[in-house]
Amino acid sequence: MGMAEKDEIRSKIELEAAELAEQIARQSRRGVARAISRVEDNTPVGRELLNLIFARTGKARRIGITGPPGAGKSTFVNELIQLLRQRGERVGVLAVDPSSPFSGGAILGDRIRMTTATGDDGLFVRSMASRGSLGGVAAATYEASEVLEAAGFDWILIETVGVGQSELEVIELTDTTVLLLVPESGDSVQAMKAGIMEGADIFVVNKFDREGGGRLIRDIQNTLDLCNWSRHGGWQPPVVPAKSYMGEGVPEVLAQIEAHYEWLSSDAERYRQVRIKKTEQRLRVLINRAVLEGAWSVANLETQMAESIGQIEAREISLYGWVEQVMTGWRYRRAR
Ligand SMILES: Nc1nc2c(ncn2[C@@H]2O[C@H](COP(=O)(O)OP(=O)(O)OP(=O)(O)O)[C@@H](O)[C@H]2O)c(=O)[nH]1
Ligand SMILES: [Mg+2]
Repeated sequence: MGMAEKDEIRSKIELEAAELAEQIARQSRRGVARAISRVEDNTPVGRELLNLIFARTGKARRIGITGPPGAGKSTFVNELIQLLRQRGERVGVLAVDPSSPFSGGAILGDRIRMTTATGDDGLFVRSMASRGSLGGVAAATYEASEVLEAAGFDWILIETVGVGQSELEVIELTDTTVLLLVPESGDSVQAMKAGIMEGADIFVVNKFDREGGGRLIRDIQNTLDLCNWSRHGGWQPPVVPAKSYMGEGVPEVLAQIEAHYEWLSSDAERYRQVRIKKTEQRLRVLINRAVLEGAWSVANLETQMAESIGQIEAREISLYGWVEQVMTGWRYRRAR
């Protein structure tokens, strides 16, 4: 490819990114939707756009809502949306679908259940699938949240199903994490991953209309008593009962979300440290992605693999030796 051609592609990318940034600044819904697609697919336009809007990010409140499948997360989020919208605040929602290689697709439920308030310019709801993208669900989700932030959304609610690794990653990207549990999950509290228990800032015992809610509160409390809260700088996660489908308990949870923010920001130095830690975590994710992409594309690994697979199959060279050889070549080329 010639220089002139490269320049032309480059300026096309910059032009489209600038157009999208302008649409985002105007709070155009279509612009926001298109921008999120670009960053979700990790396209050059998407990456350029993230550069352009970065200066306008850093102010929104990110709230993670996680919990087992069917715990009532979307129902809860819907209620929370209403409360925030009543206060005139703009709300962006990202529902992360756990599209695993096993299920092969997104869970459509969120898309159907969370479309009640279309036509409201202060609300934007988007479902996101991981699609096995490099950098994982969390990277794309965070980048989408930056688009929403640049479009002037004050709150970003991120719903993730509490299975696997993705919700742990998302916890690290939000300011406050709300973990929804239900009486049915009572027996499993002890067995729950410590990471989730210690990562949550607020516990909600949802479906409190069902039997076993009181016992679940005690179970959570007992488990929390065993956690080392000094690590968290002293915040004691509250356990709030709720009947999300009736809206009950949701205002109390919002009050706790506010209390958590007050607590976070009450100590300027600690708040700075918390933010630095999150930024470092973001950088790690981005570096990992860049390194992976670098290895696969710069070193043409797919092509190299195709060329060598016959030799490896014929046992002329070992798998291990081949990988070492290829990676050494890649490092050498990058070091020059
Ligand atoms: N009894 C009872 N049912 C509830 C409550 N909150 C939500 N539900 C119901 O629980 C079911 C699942 O609710 P969702 O909000 O879709 O749950 P979710 O956690 O978002 O589900 P996934 O996203 O599929 O993991 C729905 O039928 C809700 O109506 C509650 O407080 N009590
Ligand atoms: Mg849901």
